[in-house]
Amino acid sequence: MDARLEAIRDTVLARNPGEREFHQAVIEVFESLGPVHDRHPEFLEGAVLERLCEPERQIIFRVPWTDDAGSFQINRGFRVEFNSALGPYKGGLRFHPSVNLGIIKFLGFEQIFKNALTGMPIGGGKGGSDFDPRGRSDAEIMRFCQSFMTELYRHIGEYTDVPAGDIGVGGREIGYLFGQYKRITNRYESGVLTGKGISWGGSLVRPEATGYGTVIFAEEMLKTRGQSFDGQRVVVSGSGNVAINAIAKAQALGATVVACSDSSGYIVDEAGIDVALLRQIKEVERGRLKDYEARRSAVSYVEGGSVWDVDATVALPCATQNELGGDAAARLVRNGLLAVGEGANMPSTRDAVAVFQEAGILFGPGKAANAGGVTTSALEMQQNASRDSWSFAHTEERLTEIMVGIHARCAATADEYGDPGNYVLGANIGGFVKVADAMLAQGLI
Ligand code: NDP
Ligand code: 2IT
Repeated sequence: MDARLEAIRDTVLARNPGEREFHQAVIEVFESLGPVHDRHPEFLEGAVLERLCEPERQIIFRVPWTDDAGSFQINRGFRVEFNSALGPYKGGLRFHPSVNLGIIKFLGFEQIFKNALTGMPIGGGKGGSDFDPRGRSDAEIMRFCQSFMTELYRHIGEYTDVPAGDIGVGGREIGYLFGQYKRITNRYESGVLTGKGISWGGSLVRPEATGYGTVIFAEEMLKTRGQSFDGQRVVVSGSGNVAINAIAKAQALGATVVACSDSSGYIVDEAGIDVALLRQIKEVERGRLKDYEARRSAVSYVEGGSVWDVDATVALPCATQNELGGDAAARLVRNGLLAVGEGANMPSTRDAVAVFQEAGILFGPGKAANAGGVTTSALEMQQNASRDSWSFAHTEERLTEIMVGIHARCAATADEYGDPGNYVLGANIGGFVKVADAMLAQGLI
């Protein structure tokens, strides 16, 4: 890494002790940025990196609520408003027991570059809570969301900060959050949240968008080698929003998705995953993946273990950060892997990324490959602003166009900086330059 960047990196790491995932995300971006600073000394003079690594605002708050037994529960809420150079802060809310400030900061930091790559007018932010929704009733989820919004509402707004979903936050939670925002503010401000229901300001395709977008990005990568999804053997991790829609799209393009997982285990279904059954179990019944085995023949469920033990030509990690390590990456590569599209945020460890890149595997990093979700959130904001609602076909066409464009921009940037096919470099530099230019233009803020 460039010595000037190393010094800035060391200061960032020292100023944010213990924030492991944030450090990882910062290091990965800095490793790409040496050549940009050679060409653009004004970025160093303008202290762009120092500013970029310091969130504009960080909010941490108490979330008190009552469970169904009447006991008092206390969780911690976060919203990190990272960068507004390109538009209002935009990014999801994650409800998962593992959430802490370092995780929200890594997600918010990644979001800045991702959102820049979409070409839409959105800045970067992220939030969430260490609340665990697993096993909670609808009424408990509602009370939690209402309490969370009772603090969050004062910090967000259609021109300020626009949250959406992430792990543990889907349509149900966005509904409860929106209801409470409306009640407190006495404003029907559609553009304050995205991922809303279709009848009250949501956008068609938003639920499918991240998974679909990841597959569209991976298809573009495969095309550069004269290949496509048709006939590929695909393994997907996770079985939530992103995973299910990635499976659906990959199969629509002719692939066979043979395995997917949750945090308890994975299923192998050599005939190709039955998406309707998977949706029924995960989205309607809110059940566990284990339930799939009994309802379809010739399926094996493996409790514990790693879904990356299943061979694939295309791997789509769609669960969570650091879920695919160096050993798993090496095993996949030995067994015929062609491409990786990250549906999740930072699912591959740094070791795994190095293995993929050294082996010449097509590797689409999350900040580019999973940008379809936030892209469609921005399309939802656009529809809200014009009080319009678009058809599924039109919205999907826009999403496809933008994902193809992100792929092309990452590829062209990698070429421009002398490392063709390096989508990590392309995504980091492509996103960074856009944000850096806007920051310089807006003065020292
Ligand atoms: P969901 O909550 O719908 O699904 C998450 C899935 O990942 C579940 O199958 C869950 O299993 C599994 N999972 C979550 N945490 C862990 C963990 N610590 N270890 C193992 N498995 C885990 O979330 P999404 O599908 O929305 O999000 C998945 C990933 O995609 C995240 O990285 C998110 O940041 C990213 N993403 C999401 C976008 C969106 O629009 N929703 C947009 C862009 C990226 P279990 O049920 O057992 O917990
Ligand atoms: O990581 C992500 O890009 C998301 N969770 C979606 C953010 C959004 O605002 O739609």
